[in-house]
Amino acid sequence: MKNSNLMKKLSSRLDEISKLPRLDKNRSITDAIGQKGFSRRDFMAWAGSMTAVLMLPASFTPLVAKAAELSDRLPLIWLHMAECTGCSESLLRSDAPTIDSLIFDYVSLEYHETLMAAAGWQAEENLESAIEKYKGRYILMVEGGIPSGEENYFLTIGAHGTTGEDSAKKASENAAAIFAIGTCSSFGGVQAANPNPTNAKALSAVTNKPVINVPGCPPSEKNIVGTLLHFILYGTLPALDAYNRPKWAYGMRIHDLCERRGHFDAGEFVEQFGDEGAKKGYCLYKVGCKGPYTFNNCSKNKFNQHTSWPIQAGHGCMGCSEPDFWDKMGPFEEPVADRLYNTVFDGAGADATADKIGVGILTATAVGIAAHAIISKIKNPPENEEH
Ligand code: FSX
Ligand code: SF4
Ligand code: F3S
Repeated sequence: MKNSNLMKKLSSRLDEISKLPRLDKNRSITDAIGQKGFSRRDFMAWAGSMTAVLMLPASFTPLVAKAAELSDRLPLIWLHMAECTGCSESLLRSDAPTIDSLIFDYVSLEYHETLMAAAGWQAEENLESAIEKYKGRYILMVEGGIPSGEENYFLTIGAHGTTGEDSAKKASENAAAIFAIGTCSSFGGVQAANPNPTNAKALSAVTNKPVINVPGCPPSEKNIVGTLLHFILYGTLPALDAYNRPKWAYGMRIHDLCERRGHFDAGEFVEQFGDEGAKKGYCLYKVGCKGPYTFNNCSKNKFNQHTSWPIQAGHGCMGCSEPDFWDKMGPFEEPVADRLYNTVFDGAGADATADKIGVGILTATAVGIAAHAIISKIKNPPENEEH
């Protein structure tokens, strides 16, 4: 679609949303942002960065700003299943409130176990009444893997002992859009790792409604907020990859967006943590980086208020936004290209696995990786091998 047509389409969607009443008629999200000390200039700078995150041209910044301002019209229900709450923390736990966290704080008041003031019976009632009151209109975000089937009693919530499975199914029934936030909800995550004693599953495995996956353990706040803004702007499902992840966030590999990529291409590798190569910021492939097998935009968005991300901090990517990464990407500090490991694909190697599931052209990369690894070994024998 041409940019001018897309702009028209998004503008008319926003005009429609602006006709809806605010969730809180006494206060707007714009007031809330102003009260926390953000100027209009700060807000527009933030909107500019979100426009880039959503892969839209800079000329769309005013529309993205308007979408954020209209976020106070759409109710959000956020459910917690089996997880560490890292997804919520990724968004909320900053030293000062960010515009991202303020937006969530604001729109998710309808039901969010970490944020809401209510407890016990009242919390249960709030959830039921939000589902009823906003039937067909609310956005559902679910965090955590879901113990299911005969093992679903491993997760019960509230005084009635409702299972997480029932609660997620029920909330899915009448949602306007459903997002699985984090790897646990997208793919099962840590509790679904072998031997998966609670029979934990992805949200998409317990509901028959369409689910958009926003994985990462945790996902960045930008990918979470971007998901919300994308829905406000478009009102339709984003373009998705083979694992139902939005392409605007998960369309490229960590390896292709990595600041150490020049060192990979030059055959300059960290051989062990703390060595000279580590000090020089060399590529972390030989100490286990799974960036070549992982689709995410971490280097662009970063974490902790945009300060850093795993590879910048000096550890390889663990593949945390990929299905079954706990089982398939380990050991986390060793490479996988030249060895077999235990996978659902009958023990095939990492590259064969990635190739079979067809999410990228990894075979060529794997050959490249092996070649680089060999070249660097010949040219620069690591210190520990000289002795
Ligand atoms: Fe934790 Fe969320 Fe990992 Fe899972 O994040 S950061 S275990 S993806 O569900 O809380
Ligand atoms: Fe970056 Fe890892 Fe690729 Fe090296 S292997 S360039 S550290 S993503
Ligand atoms: Fe996860 Fe790798 Fe990003 S471990 S946070 S996908 S760099």
